[in-house]
Amino acid sequence: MYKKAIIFGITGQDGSYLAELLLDKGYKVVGVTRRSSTPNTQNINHILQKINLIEGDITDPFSVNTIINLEKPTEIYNLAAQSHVGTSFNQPNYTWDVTAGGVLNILEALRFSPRKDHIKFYQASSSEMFGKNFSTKTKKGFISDQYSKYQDENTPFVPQSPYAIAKLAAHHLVRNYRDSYGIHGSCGILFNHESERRGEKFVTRKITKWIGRFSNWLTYMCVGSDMTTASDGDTIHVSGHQEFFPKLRLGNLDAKRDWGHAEDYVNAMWLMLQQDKPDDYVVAMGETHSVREFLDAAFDAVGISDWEDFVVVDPEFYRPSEVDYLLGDPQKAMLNLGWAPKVSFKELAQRMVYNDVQKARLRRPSLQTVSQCCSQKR
Ligand code: NAP
Ligand code: G4F
Repeated sequence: MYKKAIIFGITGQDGSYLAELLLDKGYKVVGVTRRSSTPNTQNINHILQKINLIEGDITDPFSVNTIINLEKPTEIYNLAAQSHVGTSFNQPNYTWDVTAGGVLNILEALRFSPRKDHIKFYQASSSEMFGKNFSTKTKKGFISDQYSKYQDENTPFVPQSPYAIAKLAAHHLVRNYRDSYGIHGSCGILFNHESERRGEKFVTRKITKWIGRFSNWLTYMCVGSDMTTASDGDTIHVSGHQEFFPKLRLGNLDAKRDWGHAEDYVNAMWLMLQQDKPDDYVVAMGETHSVREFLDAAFDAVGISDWEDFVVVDPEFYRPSEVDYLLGDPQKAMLNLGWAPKVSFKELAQRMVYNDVQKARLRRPSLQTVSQCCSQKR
């Protein structure tokens, strides 16, 4: 059977994993990329020979329309967005144009496409749309007894950022075009998912990238010496040496997120478009962890248990309005789609740290592992 997918946002974290998944399933994959003054294909360089890249931008209706009409896809995945919540407070108009307006452009192109009835559409909605809201557990269900609050498809949305508001507008647009014009549009309300390809400004990757570089530096400093590390205000020193390492600067460590691995989550996107009827689904792990707990898991991966001295809490990284607690109930996706995640929270943190340690080593070779070094010297 002819299967051809267009991925808007193919250069991002999810787009790259989704492209791999679809290629494995025998799809022809068309990826839409923005013109960029510097290369931005690092996530898809390994599959460039197998996919077809087209230059385009979802804020440009002409571009969106032309691509959809010329390519004749059977499925369209919209993963393109200004996806950083913190950035959306400083660039609200831009975020609106891409994250909400771009979706309208795709929906309008679909509405007037002669092939409308032969195209299934996936929209990347977000758990950020719940904002500060949650449902309270009243009966035994999928979520562990340790949690009394959760979000699912019935929890009302109370978005807390320009990003979340743009995502919610897009979410409602998909529902409206489904009801009004019969478009096969499904929204995945995805909770946070991370990976080795996660953008470096998101908190998990910011942490693991720092650990990679720090562990490399620490190992290098410890080789051939028997010194201890000491830390002051903003930097970390090894006594007897001039060199120092800047501490990791973060914002709110108490925010809680339901974190999974992106590879698992793109599978849920695909499953949604294999259904006869379009619908919206929460995709989550069903457990929540604070940023502090992610720090525990990530530092643990390099054998460091006492990380407090290495981290500075900096108001610069606080948001004007925070989402304190996200915990998704993925029961509907598990029962209706047969979806199940494979990568645990701990494995996620480990995989990300090992990847960033490896990357840092390529920058400056070292002989010992950090855990060896730290257990000897700290
Ligand atoms: P990401 O890494 O930031 O990728 C975003 C993609 O959108 C990139 O390929 C980017 O291209 C592209 N893009 C941005 N503006 C565009 C425009 N005007 N026209 C065309 N493409 C544009 O995001 P992600 O983590 O993969 O997430 C994928 C989607 O899921 C996003 O919509 C995000 O908001 C949503 N989401 C993510 C999560 C999560 O935890 N990761 C959770 C819920 C929902 P460049 O490479 O050129 O920048
Ligand atoms: O990693 P984050 O920036 O992700 P956030 O805001 O939860 O958004 C991500 O997940 C959403 C799904 O829920 C997506 F829709 C969205 O596109 C994106 O992928 O921040 C996570 C938490 C926040 O509470 C933030 O305040 O970490 C806190 N945090 C603490 N220090 C920090 C930092 N976040 C960032 N980015 N940088 C910090 O230094």
